[in-house]
Amino acid sequence: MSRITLHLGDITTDGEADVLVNAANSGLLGGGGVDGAIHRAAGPEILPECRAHGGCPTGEVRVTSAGRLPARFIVHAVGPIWHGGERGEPELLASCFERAIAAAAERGGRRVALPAISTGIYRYPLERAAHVALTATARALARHPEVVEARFWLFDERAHATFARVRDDLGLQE
Ligand code: AR6
Repeated sequence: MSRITLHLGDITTDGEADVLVNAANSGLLGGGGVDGAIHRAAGPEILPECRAHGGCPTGEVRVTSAGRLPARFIVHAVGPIWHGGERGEPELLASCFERAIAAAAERGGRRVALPAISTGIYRYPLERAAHVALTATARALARHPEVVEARFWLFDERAHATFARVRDDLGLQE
């Protein structure tokens, strides 16, 4: 059975994942937060691939190579900006995780590293985001059993503790 594991720290240090998910914006050309860290670690060689996609709508994903990172490829996901929750934010956030796992599976990915999309600059409330992220990812893993592990990287203690509590509440096993 596929597993969801939780990790504290910087997603770019993951040496076991063959797929890395990025929390991008719809321009796909880099930014701050985890996006900035991934672009810095991957190097400028992924930028032409990002540019060639010509952007990405919210809730969707686009794939590039991983440059200097040890992963095989990067799935750039565009999460929703939080506007209070009545503008389709939960569905758009769930769609990011479902499509990211599906994109990984299509390309033979087995271990996928994921950040807490939308919970930084896009201000999605952490606990609600954890609920959506873990539910959508568990659903996607059930559909794509060839992906054996979803590795969530949480950047601080608070995010890690919140994801751990929500994962327990949902009855998901490590
Ligand atoms: N590794 C893991 N998690 C991280 C890292 C890292 N290196 N850096 C930050 N986080 P954010 P968003 C956490 O702001 O909210 C960018 O400018 C962070 O603590 O990176 O989806 C894009 O270009 C938070 O919990 O992404 C977009 O414009 C989570 O990752 C916009 O920000 C997501 O925070 C996207 O905003």
